[in-house]
Amino acid sequence: MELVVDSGVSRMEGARKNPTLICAPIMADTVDQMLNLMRTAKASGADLVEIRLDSLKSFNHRPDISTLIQHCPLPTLFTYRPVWEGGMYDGDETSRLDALRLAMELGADHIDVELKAIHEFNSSLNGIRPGKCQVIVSSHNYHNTPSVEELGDLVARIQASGADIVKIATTALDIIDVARIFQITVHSQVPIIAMVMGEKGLMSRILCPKFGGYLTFGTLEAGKVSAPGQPTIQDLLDLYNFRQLGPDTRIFGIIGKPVSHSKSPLLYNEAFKSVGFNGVFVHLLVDDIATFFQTYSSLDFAGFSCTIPHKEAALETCDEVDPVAKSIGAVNCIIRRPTDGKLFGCNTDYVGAISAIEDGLRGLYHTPVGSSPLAGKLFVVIGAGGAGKALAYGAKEKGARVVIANRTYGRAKELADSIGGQALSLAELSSFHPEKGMILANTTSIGMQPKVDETPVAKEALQYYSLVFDAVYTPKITRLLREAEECGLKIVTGVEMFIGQAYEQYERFTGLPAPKELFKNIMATY
Ligand code: NAP
Ligand code: DHK
Repeated sequence: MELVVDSGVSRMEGARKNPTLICAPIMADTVDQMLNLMRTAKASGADLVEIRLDSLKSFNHRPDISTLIQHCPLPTLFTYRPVWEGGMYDGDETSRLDALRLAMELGADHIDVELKAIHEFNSSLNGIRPGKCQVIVSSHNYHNTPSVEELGDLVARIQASGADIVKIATTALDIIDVARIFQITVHSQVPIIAMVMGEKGLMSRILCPKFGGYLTFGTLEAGKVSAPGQPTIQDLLDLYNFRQLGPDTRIFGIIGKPVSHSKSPLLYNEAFKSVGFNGVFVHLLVDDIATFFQTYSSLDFAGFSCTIPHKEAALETCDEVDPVAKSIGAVNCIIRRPTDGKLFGCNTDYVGAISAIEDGLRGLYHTPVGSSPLAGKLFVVIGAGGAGKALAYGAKEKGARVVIANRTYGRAKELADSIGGQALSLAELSSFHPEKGMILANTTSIGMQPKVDETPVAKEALQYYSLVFDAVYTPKITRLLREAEECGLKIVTGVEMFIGQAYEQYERFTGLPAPKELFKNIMATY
């Protein structure tokens, strides 16, 4: 266990399993503000800082660079990014390169020079390379991610320019673009920094230790990025266990669109860390699930949760599907079999939700041992997507009479017919009350962040129900659940479903028993 102490703040770090560095971008109007941010970066666990000279409002080369170098508590990387390469500097080019050369002379550990400027920069050195400084030669593409051939050619051109370290940053139009950056990283013969910018490129920033990246950028605060898609240092260290990642780390993730709201990475990465399981679980913003699996077909990509809008398509993508998931028509858990690399799909949503609802009902009604409190109840499902199918199937299995209400009536009818239930349009829902003591289960994304003021049914209609469940778990208490509580009803949250559906997934991912109490404790703080 390594104790990293500075300015009275310390981070306890376990032994590192990879040499990949975490670099904190430092952007500020003044040198004094930069010095404060450097100290924060050190305390946060960064390995070095990137000093973005182009962010300074005013800048006197020699005194300011000297001050920054002398007072920085971490190794330095000086960048003076011009507007034509995505930065903020739009002044004289010779002056810009003079500043970078001065940084070298004054003891900078690294400088970043754009490929487009490296030949002019090299000429200005007159063959003299001062000090220990490593020259990073960089190329940024804010439009797309080129082919592997083009990327390979770019690496060669950067290498030929005399770079000590190659840096390539591209832009993800689709998550499959990241695979090409992984490919050039793992095959690079020289130190390389390679990432894909944007939310779809997130895993390139987290998994670079697995593929041999020299460094990744981590911000001091969420959203205060120097390029699109950068995670925070805290997330890299505490959520993704960055220091523990290595070439043999297995990759897991939540496939969805949107997906950033998902708490699955929080749950599984904490559990992996608690037992020393060599895996990492990441957010995967996926446009097309079939294309995703065709691209990431190696055994390293070991297991996936699946959410909106891919659960039904996941069924078609898997090589083999559990019979219950086939009956439901939705898959939310996908495992790549180590023996043959085939994809196996199953559904853990229905067990997670139904068991949580049964527990809630047992608090309301006496239930004979061995029977379900759902038996005979009128169970109204709002939604006919992956979650809706899971709950409809599960409630039917437990002997409930099931009604499906959905925005698209045809999907409601199709699901209702498949389980011998009744179909309603969403508009009919508020006036549907054939009896009291019904159970309501929302499985639409209505009320999910950021549209937290929405609800799928009028508060007045809730008086006919005894229990209300909401699959949406971000936020934990949705407007629907809040209004149900105000009506004195029993509520069951989507967090309880989320925890329940994760048990079987974790066991399938790791082969280990689910840490149920840990899962509950993690989500209790949420
Ligand atoms: P899905 O397959 O895409 O289904 C979405 C359902 O919501 C469809 O029935 C759709 O109706 C309906 N819908 C979406 N937007 C709507 C709107 N604005 N107005 C009316 N209906 C709307 O998604 P899913 O996988 O079933 O997930 C649905 C929700 O449940 C998500 O919020 C997800 O996060 C949550 N969930 C939570 C857990 C958990 O562990 N707590 C597990 C599973 C799902 P149409 O048929 O008309 O499009
Ligand atoms: C939500 C669901 O839809 C579950 O079925 C997935 C996912 C987990 C989430 O991480 O938000 O298994």
